Amino acid sequence: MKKTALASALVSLAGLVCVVSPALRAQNADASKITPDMIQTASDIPADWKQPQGGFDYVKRDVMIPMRDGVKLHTVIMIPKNAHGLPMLLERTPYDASGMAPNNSPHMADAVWSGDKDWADGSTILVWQDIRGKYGSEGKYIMTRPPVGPLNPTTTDDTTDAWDTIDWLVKNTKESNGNVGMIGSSYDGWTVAMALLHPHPALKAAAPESPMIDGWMGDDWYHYGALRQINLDYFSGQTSKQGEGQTIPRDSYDDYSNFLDAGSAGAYAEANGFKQLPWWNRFSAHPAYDAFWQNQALDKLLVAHPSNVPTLWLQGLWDQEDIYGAVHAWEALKTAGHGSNNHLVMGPWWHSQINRDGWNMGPLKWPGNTTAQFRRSVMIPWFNHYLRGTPLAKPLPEAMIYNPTEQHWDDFTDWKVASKQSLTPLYLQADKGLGFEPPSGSGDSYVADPAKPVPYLPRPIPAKNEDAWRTWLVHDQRFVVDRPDVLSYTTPVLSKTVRLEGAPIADLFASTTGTDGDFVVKLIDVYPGSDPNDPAMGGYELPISLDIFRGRYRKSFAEPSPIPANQVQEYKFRLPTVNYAFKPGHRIMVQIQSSLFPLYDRNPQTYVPNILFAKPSDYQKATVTIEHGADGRSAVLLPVVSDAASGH
Ligand code: PG9
Repeated sequence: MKKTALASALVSLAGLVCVVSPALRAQNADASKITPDMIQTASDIPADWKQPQGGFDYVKRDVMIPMRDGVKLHTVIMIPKNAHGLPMLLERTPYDASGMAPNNSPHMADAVWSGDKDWADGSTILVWQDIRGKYGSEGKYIMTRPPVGPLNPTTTDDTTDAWDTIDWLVKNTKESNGNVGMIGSSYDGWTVAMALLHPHPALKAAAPESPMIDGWMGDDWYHYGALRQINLDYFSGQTSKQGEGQTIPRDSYDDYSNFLDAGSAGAYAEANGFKQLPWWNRFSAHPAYDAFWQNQALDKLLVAHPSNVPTLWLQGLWDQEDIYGAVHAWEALKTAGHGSNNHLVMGPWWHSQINRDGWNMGPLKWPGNTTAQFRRSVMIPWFNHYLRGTPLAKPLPEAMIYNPTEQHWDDFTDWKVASKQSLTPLYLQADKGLGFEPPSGSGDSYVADPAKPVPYLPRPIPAKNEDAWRTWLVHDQRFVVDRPDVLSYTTPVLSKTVRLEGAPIADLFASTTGTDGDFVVKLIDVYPGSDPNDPAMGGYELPISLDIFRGRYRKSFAEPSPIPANQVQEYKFRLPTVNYAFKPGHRIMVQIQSSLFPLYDRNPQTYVPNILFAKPSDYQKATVTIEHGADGRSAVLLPVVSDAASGH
């Protein structure tokens, strides 16, 4: 405002005050007319507001369900109006049960979150529960609380809590038919798997979706010993408060700089107050796959306590958080002879996408909404079969896996577990070639510099970019292909389809001048240079399976050992499962590098007892040589099947 305008505004305000003041005086003069009903001294917020639900098509109950040790768990039950004889679908969560029905709508389908909309058609009672110690539930929160036993000397765990909850629900929900299903993704998928260790007899069907099964081996915390350090935000978010805690404040927009500047993951965590978090202290004391991790690996526990509950193990083919869990749990059960009531489903999805729309995965577009189709035509009918006796139009196959190139679901009657696969080596060759014929020659070297780690996404990499995070596993790898510390081996253009069904195995023979090191192997589909129907996909380098392996664990995950410098060692590790057809006109590429930063912490390349606390001076450049000749034939072992031998 200009000075003159301000001055005239002040003059008019003064006038207004002169005019208003007598009126105020008049009001004060009428104070005798004030009656008690005009005055409120207690709070305007009633102690217990009840939303009238007369016009609602459901009834919502908020209850505290007692567990065997007296602790009460907060549970939200949504019952279709006038329900009678309906099954119940239970989800146990650390992420706020009340938030599962976030909208104050009179219509159940509008009230619930996206993952439950298909269930909210009046046919099912929906139940969400806060697990022990989170949000509205009493008790102590323990991160993915290990089962009662050596790591949990109490009498309760998420198996007993699920049992007690189902028992209460069956006895106290008169609108139900007494049958319960369990569902949930990720942590909530873990709670489903925990319930299966000793299921209540009323639990008739279960769907662990993208469950965390082994946090060290290949789910959220580590992959083969390499730390997924961007999960540090999850540690503070989850364990600094009973509700939602805080993430780590960032200096820079680019997490590449934030983590690089911090030094080790431990230094970063502890500079941000993590020593106050018991989970961090336990976690950081166990960097190797010792008894702490082995005793909570759910695939092993499920085999030790197999259940008769029909179970759908679900995950995404490009699941950026829990790509290990469902497939390994299913495989472990099948291997132990429990295949008949366990099914594997792998869709072309990111983590937990099953609960959202599934038209595409990053730039890959599907001919329909793959998640909605699956939910409506497979999963819900399957649950209905076990929960209310509806006949199935056709029995569910042992495994259903989407074929992303041919863009359809394949049904498998005998999906091979990894130990039974027949594998064909695809060898690294001279001149960065790749082929099925045994190679001759020597090796290729690069300098891996911890001061310039290879990013997992193009920089800048903001801490919060949900879309980029969800789709990083399908990101075009051309952004690193020319880096001198990334080796890229490519086949000639394919003249016929190469079809893979199973888990590729990376088998590297490598030496390093350091005494530790990480190995990243990516199996990539290189698209033809131009695609008139989808120009953006011209020359696209699509990762179809990739992982990282921490070299110190090459002999034992439980007992790491230094790498002898300059000596060729074998690094053999399984990559994520695929059902994929490389098409004629495409090429297959294998990329090798020593970091995927900042998703994974940097390996200092000098052997130290605990990499989480490596000192700045431990981080050293190393020259890494990948052999493809007399000193070792490095390859990716592929589960190649001919069209005739395809299992579907
Ligand atoms: N992937 C997340 C998680 C699962 C289990 C433990 C910790 C994290 C999740 O999405 O729930």
